[in-house]
Amino acid sequence: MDYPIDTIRDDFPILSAKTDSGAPMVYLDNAATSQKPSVVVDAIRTYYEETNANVHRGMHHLAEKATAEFEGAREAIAAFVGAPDARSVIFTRGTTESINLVAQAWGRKFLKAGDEVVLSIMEHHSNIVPWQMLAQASGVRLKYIPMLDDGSLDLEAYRALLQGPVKLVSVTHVSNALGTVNPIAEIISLAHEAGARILIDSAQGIPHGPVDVTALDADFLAFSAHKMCGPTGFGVLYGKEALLEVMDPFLGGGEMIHTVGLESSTWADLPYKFEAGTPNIAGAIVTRTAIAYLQGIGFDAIEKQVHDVTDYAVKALSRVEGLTLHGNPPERGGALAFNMEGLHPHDISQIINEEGIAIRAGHVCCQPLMERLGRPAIARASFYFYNTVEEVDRLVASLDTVKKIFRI
Ligand code: C6P
Repeated sequence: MDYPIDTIRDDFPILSAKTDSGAPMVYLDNAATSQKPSVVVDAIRTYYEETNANVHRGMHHLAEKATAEFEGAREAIAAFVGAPDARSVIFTRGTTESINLVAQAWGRKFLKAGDEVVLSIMEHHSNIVPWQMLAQASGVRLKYIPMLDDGSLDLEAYRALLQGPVKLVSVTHVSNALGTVNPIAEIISLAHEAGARILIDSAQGIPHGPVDVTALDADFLAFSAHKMCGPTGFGVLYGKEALLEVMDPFLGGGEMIHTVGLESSTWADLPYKFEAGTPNIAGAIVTRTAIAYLQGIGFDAIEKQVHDVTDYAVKALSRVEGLTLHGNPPERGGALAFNMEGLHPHDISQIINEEGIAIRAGHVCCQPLMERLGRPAIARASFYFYNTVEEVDRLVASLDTVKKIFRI
């Protein structure tokens, strides 16, 4: 069966929007956040119209309904990532909070001065700054896996780094800037052979294909719902139950306690020990809807469409004179980074916006990677399963306009 691109695009009314200049919009900023299908938007409305109540607290009809849907979402998300038990699925505000949770609740307790945490040069700031904060407080040392010129991680250098006193490796599954898909199965098993724990930042991975944390033997895995058709402000930390059990809480407050006295408290069981305060109830429930929507299309079909459109874009952009496409990794997800000689990426983004094309320009929260590329900023086009090769043609045509305006 042909890929039903028209039906899929109809699921996203925003894709037919026009920009302020009246141009039909081409949304190529999916690595920042994906668009939401009507079924997800409707689920938000339905939740607030038919279910809204706080969870785990009340004994009335709505409280029980909200709690059942909320915990049902946890079960569904656990099954989606291959977690052996829903207790190991912690709800957070997103990838950033998930990583901070591990850095504070695991790192502060189990790492000491002189221990090493290995990151990579292509990490998003969310997977650098929390470790720097930990390092400053505890004397832990940070080491970075370098990158080869093709945009892939230098695995030989990684093996060498693992000879040190490494206690944790924390790396991205897919680069949000270059689109590099890292060989996480190999990265995980090398970390384990060296006796280190591993965290995978799958913010850009899981939206494009499911991940099985059990098969991968990941210790921790973080992702955000908003990059996979779900709502903003909701995300997940998966952690092996044995690790989560011995960690101290991250935030203190309601719901995460078992008993509270005037001087001290005891902690609730998993996963609630890490979920202080009223959670994003709608976020969890609607993320389940988003996952079901993606599964309805099929991740094989999603991956193929993103791959085909990205491949087409790589070829088309390579033909644009004066354009440098960064990296050519063996496996690439749906993001491409480029520069045009003599132009700041912000100028590119602003001018093509006049023609309706939405991309991101800047350091894309990866300043160490920008340093490695020798550029202060990049232009980034990022694709999802509702993008088309015709949209890539419009991107390329709009770059011609940029060249004409700047006479290059
Ligand atoms: N990257 C981008 O435009 P949050 O903001 O917590 O949902 O996700 C943070 C994050 C962590 N890791 C990676 C690999 C990411 O790509 C992101 C978010 C967006 O590239 C917004 S900066």
